[in-house]
Amino acid sequence: MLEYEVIPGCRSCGAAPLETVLSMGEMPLSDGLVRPGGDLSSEQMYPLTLVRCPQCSLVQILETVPPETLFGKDYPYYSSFSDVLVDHARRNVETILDRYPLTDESLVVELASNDGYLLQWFAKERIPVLGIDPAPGPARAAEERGIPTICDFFTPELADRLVSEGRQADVIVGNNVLAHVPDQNRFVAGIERLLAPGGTVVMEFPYVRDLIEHREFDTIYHEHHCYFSVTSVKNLFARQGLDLVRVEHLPIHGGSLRATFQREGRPAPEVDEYLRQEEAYGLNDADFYADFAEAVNETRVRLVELIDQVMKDGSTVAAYGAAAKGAIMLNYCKIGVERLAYVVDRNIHKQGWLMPGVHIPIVGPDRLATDPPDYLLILAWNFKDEIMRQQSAYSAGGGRFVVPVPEPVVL
Ligand code: DWN
Repeated sequence: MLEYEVIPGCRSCGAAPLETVLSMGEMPLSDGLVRPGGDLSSEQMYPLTLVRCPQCSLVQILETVPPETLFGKDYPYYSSFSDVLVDHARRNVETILDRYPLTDESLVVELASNDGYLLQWFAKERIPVLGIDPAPGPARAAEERGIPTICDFFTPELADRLVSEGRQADVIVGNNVLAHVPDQNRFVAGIERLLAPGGTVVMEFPYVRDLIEHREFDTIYHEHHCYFSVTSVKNLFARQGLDLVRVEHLPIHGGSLRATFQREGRPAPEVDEYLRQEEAYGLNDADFYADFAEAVNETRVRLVELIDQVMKDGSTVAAYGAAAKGAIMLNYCKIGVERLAYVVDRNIHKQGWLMPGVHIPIVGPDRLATDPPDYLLILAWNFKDEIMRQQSAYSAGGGRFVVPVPEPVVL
């Protein structure tokens, strides 16, 4: 019996039926690393279908895998292994501190606080913080760096408990968490309950426009239930009395939005500009998504052709970044151990495990010195500059990088 559900209607407004954008077939859990030597045949695969709501424009997936399955005890993602991400978080905190007066009487709560990679920057300014994250490993790492963390899923009930303890949040931060919750309205209702009077909510999430325009199909996976536009996220938060007051378009993670919400806030001019642009570009219409499946298939075919061509010439290929998106890239393109010798990752919690679905071994970066491939497929392409900078010795030795999206290119 497969443990997943198919939603009856839109995760935001409930409308049905939803329109199919891309059917990806059966995919493994993108962070479901496989323990070597185990029963590889027992690995669970789940259907993965990207759809859109014609009513409120929210792009989402049809399937819901239980959060306890997605973010269980072995959840391997630690934000602090990406220097660029940690610095991005530092600058995010600097911006919040510039814009909103916080003191040692304030409280900043981060939802999906991971290993404390962001809250540490508030804590350094002696601002009281509280992390909430369901993954035991990252939560423990946060506590070890002095960030108080509740290891649990954020729910309206948890919000009520915190409020009853006098812990309402002056700022609520949520980076790359909004997409991760199956019940959007319940999650945002919890945010509204936790938010102190006059408080501010700052959320970051991948921008659906970048996903479609840059063919970032590998960022579609079961952890990401929703793929937001300014229009769809405004609708979602307005339903809970939270007004969209600022929007910023950021390059992180292949293109993200940073959206700021307040009760009865006064929207900055850019909000209407983004809404106008999205209407003008057709993000709220089916046509904008109509060619995505064909474009993705072209990228898939060209990537496999590129790898097969260099292998035919006697070259060897490996990959860099045991990322969730990497699992989808490899499984969707059916690139396995017959093509890639290994996948490199700095995250020590991933090394020694096998990539989901394709079961390619994950090794540390030192392998690039001892057993360098001729070509290195960068699965964590959103960090390609940082990775290529770090691996300058590999390229100085003649190694070539392959960046898979929007279309495969050799650097
Ligand atoms: O939404 C999510 C995003 C934000 O992070 C989560 N659901 C899961 C995760 O997705 P991802 O694994 O695709 O994210 P990243 O941050 O693109 O993964 C990068 C991977 O590459 C990590 O495993 C760390 C690794 N890495 C590395 O080995 N050396 C990263 C950098 C920058 C490096 O220099």
